[in-house]
Amino acid sequence: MTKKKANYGNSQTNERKTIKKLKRGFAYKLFYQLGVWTQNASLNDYYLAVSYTVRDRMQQLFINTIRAFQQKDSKIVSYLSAEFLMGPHLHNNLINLGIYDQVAQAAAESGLDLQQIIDHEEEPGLGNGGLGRLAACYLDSLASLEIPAIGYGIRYEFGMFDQAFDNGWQKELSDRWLQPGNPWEFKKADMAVEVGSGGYTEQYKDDHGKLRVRWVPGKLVKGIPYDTPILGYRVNTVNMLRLWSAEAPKSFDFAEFNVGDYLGAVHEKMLAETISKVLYPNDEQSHGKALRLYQQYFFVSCSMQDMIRIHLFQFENLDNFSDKFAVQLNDTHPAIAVPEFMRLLVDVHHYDWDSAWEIVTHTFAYTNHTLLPEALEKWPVAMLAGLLPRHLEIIYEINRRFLDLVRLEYPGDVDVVRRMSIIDETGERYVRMANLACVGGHAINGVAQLHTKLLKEHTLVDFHRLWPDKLINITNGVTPRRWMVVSNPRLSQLIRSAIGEEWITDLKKLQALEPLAEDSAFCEKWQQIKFANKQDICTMFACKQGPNYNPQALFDVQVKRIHEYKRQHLNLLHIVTLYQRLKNNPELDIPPRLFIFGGKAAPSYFMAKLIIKLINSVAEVVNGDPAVNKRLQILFIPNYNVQIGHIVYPMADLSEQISLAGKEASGTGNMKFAMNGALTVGTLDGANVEIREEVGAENFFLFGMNVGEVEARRAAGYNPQDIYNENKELHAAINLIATGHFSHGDRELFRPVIDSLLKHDPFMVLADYQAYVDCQQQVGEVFQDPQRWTRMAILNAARIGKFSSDRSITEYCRKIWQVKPFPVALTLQRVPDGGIKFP
Ligand code: NTF
Repeated sequence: MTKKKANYGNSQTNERKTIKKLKRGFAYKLFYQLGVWTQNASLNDYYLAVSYTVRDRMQQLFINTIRAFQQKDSKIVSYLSAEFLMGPHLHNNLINLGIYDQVAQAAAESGLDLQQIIDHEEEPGLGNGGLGRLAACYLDSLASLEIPAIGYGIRYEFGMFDQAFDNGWQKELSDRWLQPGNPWEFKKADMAVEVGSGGYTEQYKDDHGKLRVRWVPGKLVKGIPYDTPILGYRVNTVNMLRLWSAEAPKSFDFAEFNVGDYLGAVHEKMLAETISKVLYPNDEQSHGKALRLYQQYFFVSCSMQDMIRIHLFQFENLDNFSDKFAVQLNDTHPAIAVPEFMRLLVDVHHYDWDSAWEIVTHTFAYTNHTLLPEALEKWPVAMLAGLLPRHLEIIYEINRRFLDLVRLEYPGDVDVVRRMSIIDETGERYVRMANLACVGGHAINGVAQLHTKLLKEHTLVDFHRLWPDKLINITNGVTPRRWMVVSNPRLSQLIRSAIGEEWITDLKKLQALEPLAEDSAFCEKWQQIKFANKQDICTMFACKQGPNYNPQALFDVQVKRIHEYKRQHLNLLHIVTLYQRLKNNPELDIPPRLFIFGGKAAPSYFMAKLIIKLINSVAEVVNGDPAVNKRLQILFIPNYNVQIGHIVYPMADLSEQISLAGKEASGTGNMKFAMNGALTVGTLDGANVEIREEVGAENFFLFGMNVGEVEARRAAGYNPQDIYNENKELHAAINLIATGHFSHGDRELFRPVIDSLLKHDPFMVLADYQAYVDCQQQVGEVFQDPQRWTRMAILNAARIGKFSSDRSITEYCRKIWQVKPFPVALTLQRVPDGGIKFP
């Protein structure tokens, strides 16, 4: 008892010291680094001052980790990804460092509100959706599991556009995330590398008289790395996100400048900088733009050169490169790394082809993230020939050797050769990036069991037949640090007080909550927390038309990119159905619902944008109709991003995961909802299948066709018109939209949606409509029994452990990367008081 007290006393003095130091840190940063004083400091200045102070506390660990990487026996994971959707850093770093409370206290004592400062951060939205966010969760888990890792990507000056609504239509505004200043990155100008484009290839004799090939690029740009420290949760490991920014190798052409052509002189600089200017805002769709291809090549070349440099810093040659680096290709966007690494090995480091190929294939592995054919990247051969002539030659050679192997395996089968070829020769010639990625690495993985099964049976069936052990499954996961601890402090606190906090790094430990599902006091607290979270959002988005949002309502949420395959319009048809039922029968006994939507549409995706307009139009009518608006409300939260995710997942009652079976590779929002105690209404698609297995069929609202039924239905000749004719409620719902009820009488506005549903219905919305509506009926009934609902919600959270990204990363380490944790010892290298002696 005495000892405990003494300790407590000690830590209290330490705590005071820390707070004092933090306060001094804020003031110093404000004064010396930002050059302002309190009287004229803006909120942004305070945000920067606090962030720099926190960053300083990571610096020791960051430098320490880099030193550990440089030890010969550590193996580094390089995660190559065109997108990293990191979300705001400050709050996450405070949690992972374990100094949230102290910083909040220091802020308060300095007259600042930490929450306000946290909310001020402009998030780096350098990704479209699932794929980019997955990369961010994986970086968190890699660091938390003490796996040495570098995330390599592009430092887009403009990330994902900001979404606003203009008369219900999506409007895209440019994202200026860098404008307020980014306190989390370090520019490493002296680590720049050069990247070529265009030009030609030539043969030459080297010093030993050996005939070689080299690429003589027509242009060069410089890649400048910007490093962001990625902190693990309460460990000494601080990994690194290294994003490349493009610059002209020289900023002025003096010859042109001297003759007075100022614009000409800066032209080259502008062109170079275009490369990392903007993120392509399309998910699940490949557009074949040359700039996009060059973005991919640019960051991949920078990254491979960087790894080679790191490697040669410790070793004499690249023979053992694949023992030092495991390089993961996040989808095919970085697949051009395969010929680039071959070029660097053969042309630059003078390896013979076979040895080089050995190194390359032992280094790379490829993750597939989609089943949609339109998302499979292919680049016109002619485009590659112009931009990357040497790479095209290398791709041809890879293909020639690969097809020899295929022919040997399947003598006389010309069809299989045609299908597996890296070059698509069915019309205009294309390079198929998925085939290149499959051939160029030692492992391929899907991102959920069902997805992997479908890859094996359809998309990659030939590759699976040729190499039965190469294609494996690693189900996606999300980080509980960000998606519970940071975003849902109330729930995290309740769980902590009930079962301790081991679950934060070992999510299976949430199982200890199971018995508490029967504990009425715990259930009541659970309900209060959900209610408080719901109240927060009601205050935040107070309704303009109609009554305020009702926190007692069932919060029915669909947040994700707007895409026909994700079927936001199926959700909408259910809403219109309820609207009609209520209009026809005001006494109807259904619980009040607030339907919440969030998500962006690709700017060029007309149908998705029209669906946004339709949701907003239905919202206008429903929210403004006093006959229904106490029981039915719709909120479309604009500009859905990570930050908004933080408030959405904790307040949801119901998670909509309603894609057509066989279309969603995994989904990760489904996991975040369930972790926060929302129940899922979903199809047997993506990771829903596994979530249902884990939480129990009785705690999951399943509806709709499975993959087999979808196939059978289509094979039998699917005709949506028949369903429309036979189903009265559906008929009425569609007609209400078609006759202009939600469009001020305009019958043309939503015709493309209606026509698509009635004529083709590519994602079988009508076929699943009745099952969905019936299932939603059941959802409503269960919600009217709060005890039952809460029990199910607690069991969802208790059994969600599998979907921690820590589990996914552990599997990648074991099955693909062959890396082990490399704990970093804390050898404090203080900046010496007497200054530094430079070597
Ligand atoms: C997405 N793919 C899938 O659509 C999601 O189902 C999956 O959860 C995430 O990847 C992460 O694996 C893409 O974003 C892309 F770009 F590949 F289409």
